[in-house]
Amino acid sequence: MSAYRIEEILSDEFDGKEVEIRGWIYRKRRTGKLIFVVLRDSSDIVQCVVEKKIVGNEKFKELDKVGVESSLILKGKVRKEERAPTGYEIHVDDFEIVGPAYNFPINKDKSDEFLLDNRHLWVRSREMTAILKIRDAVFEGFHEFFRERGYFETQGPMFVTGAVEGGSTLFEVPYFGKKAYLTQSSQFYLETLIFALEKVYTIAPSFRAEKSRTRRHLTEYWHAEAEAAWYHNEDMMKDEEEMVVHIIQKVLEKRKKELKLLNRDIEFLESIETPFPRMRYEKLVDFANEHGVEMKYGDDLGADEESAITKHFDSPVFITHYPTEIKPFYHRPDPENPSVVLCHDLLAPEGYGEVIGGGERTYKLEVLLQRMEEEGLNPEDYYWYVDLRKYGSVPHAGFGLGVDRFVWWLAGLDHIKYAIPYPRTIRRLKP
Ligand code: NSS
Repeated sequence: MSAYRIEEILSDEFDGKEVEIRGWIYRKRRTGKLIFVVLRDSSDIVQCVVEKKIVGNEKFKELDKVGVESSLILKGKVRKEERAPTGYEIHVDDFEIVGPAYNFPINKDKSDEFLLDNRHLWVRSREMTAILKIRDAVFEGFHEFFRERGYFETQGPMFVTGAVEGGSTLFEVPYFGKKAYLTQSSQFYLETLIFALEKVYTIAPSFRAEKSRTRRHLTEYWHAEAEAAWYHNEDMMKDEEEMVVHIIQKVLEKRKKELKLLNRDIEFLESIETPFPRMRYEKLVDFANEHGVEMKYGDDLGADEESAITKHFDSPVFITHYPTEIKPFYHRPDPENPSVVLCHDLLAPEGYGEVIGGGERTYKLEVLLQRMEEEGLNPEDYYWYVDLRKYGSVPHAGFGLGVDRFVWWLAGLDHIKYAIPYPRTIRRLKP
């Protein structure tokens, strides 16, 4: 008999049917000659009733001894049972203990640190499983969206020789007697590839030696980035907002059960639609001050400010036209007012804040060289990036979305460390 997934058998169609299932003991309780096992697999949980007189003394004792997280294969008959946790129950005829477990270290009252140290075991929890499934749907949504829009998937290197987002968050690694860094963003390589493929995307790790201990910073995170030739700032924002809504729809379609388990406000996610409001940076400064967040023109937003501001948003909002001096050299200054750049950040509502950074790139050689000089950068270090402006340059734009941040917001989590299977932060490198 081939095994069913638990989710499949939780239906009236299976009432009275003999099935085989495989999984791990989620809960177990004995009352006299009965053992109630709640078994979980990747799909769901189901209560299984094991009777001494059916399975025999020996096996009954064996099952009584093992603990939660033991793995089992069992056969039995499905019965509708409204009092059971998922509405059905299995009356077990026979079972096999495949891998016994004793004293599983995780129980209800463990500290956050303990759970992080035991992440390799904690990933089995229902909450983490729900988050991992939501994350999977997010990745699926990305790939689907980009491919439908004619973007080619591609890859840049992770070992690089220079910064994209400023030198202060670069991780240095020894590289056969030379210095290399872990990439902060694949953007510059994507820019080279648009000259072959026009529209490209990648989903890859990015690294930031962030000293900050906020709820939204990882040192290694997953970065979904896209770049398109002939695009201007507004063209890119249109693709992005449609992408965000597409992914939300995907998650709502496939993972409502998991969102409910996490107590996510589903109606709020359902209410999100395009177009997203656009607000210029200078208006954001006013908005912040009107809402009790002190900020002056030229300030960059920190995690706390963004959180306080976005509590007042009821949709993701694009902030555009940041002051040139607070953005990296590659942003295109607005030809009508070069003191601001043609860029955008997308801030998620509900106190979450920035999930996307993007914009139009400087494509004229003179302007790029001037911006590099202003920032004290040596064009020779970026010779290949500068070359793009010498050989058939075109207007182009792109963006980067922090996938973990996006999952953090979508799933309504407290901290970004819950959004990724194995978080890496300033203090955490294990497991
Ligand atoms: O620094 S960004 O704002 N922009 C870039 O890296 C551009 N080079 C992307 C591009 O245009 N191709 O980072 C983009 C996003 C940002 O909005 C966050 O969502 C996420 O990457 N991000 C992070 N997530 C988690 N942890 C950290 N430390 C982090 N830093 C950025």
